[in-house]
Amino acid sequence: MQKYIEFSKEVAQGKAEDKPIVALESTIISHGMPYPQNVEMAQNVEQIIRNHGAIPATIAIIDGKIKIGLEANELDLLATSDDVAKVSRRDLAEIIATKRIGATTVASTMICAELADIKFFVTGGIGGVHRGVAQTMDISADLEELSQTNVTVICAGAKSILDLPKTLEYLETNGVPVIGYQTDELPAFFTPESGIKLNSSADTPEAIARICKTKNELALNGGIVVANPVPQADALSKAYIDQIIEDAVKEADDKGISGKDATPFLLGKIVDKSDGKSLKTNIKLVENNAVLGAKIAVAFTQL
Ligand code: PSU
Ligand code: MN
Repeated sequence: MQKYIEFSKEVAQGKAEDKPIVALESTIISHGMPYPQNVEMAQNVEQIIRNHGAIPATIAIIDGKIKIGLEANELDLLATSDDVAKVSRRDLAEIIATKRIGATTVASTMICAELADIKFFVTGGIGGVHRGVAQTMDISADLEELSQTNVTVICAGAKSILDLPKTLEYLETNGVPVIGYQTDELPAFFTPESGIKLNSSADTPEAIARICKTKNELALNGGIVVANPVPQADALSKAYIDQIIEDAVKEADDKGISGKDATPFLLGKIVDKSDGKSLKTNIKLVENNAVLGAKIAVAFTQL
């Protein structure tokens, strides 16, 4: 299995020195944001993680290898190439075997992080149960992965392109803790509030790191979701973004967009319809998550 894994110089050195490492996904780069904001976001987020004492490891599939940490030219490739596969658990073996370029989702980034013994992973939002699930059965593989793979995912909740109450129910059924960071509400990505109460909240990175450690020691398999609200100053108004999301979901329905294309289609439409306002918020919240993720990873090494 290790023959498929290739560490960047920075990550290899970080591992050798037992530094805290934070994984990052690449679908957000290739399918979640337009160029050039995607590559700028990826570089900034890596630097934020370094500035807070951890090593960033952006994960992608290139040339038959799982890359743990990308060199600058590889990051550019992911950001600019229009032939990047969106790789979830289902696609991982195929994209590696056929040596295509693949961007990893939350699900496959968790798989690769666990293979590389990385415990923390920062992203924007997780996938979930889609609205209209009763007709489509569209439930992100991210949720199944969270039920079995031992990685803590720091995110800003999930976009309300999803059915948030059903997403939480699914996580509860699968025994996945969802911890609000300094909040007792599930953040809804573009907005800090959703009106949906969480069962757990924590006020410090140390408190979260202790929960992660205890879960490991109990050998309770599965991930943890840390839900970090977007800062109020960067948030969009709920009424504004809800209308845009409503329109985007309707357009996807009308066009019959389904399967792995649904989420990227909706993300692109939201950026267009908001004249880029949603993109600004999206970038800010990933940066905010990077700060928290690095702090949790550092706190974990000090327990
Ligand atoms: N949500 C976002 N931005 C993203 C994604 C989700 O706000 O970029 C990406 C993540 O990679 C996530 C994936 O894992 O979409 C989920 O896709 P699907 O719904 O097809 O499982
Ligand atoms: Mn789906």
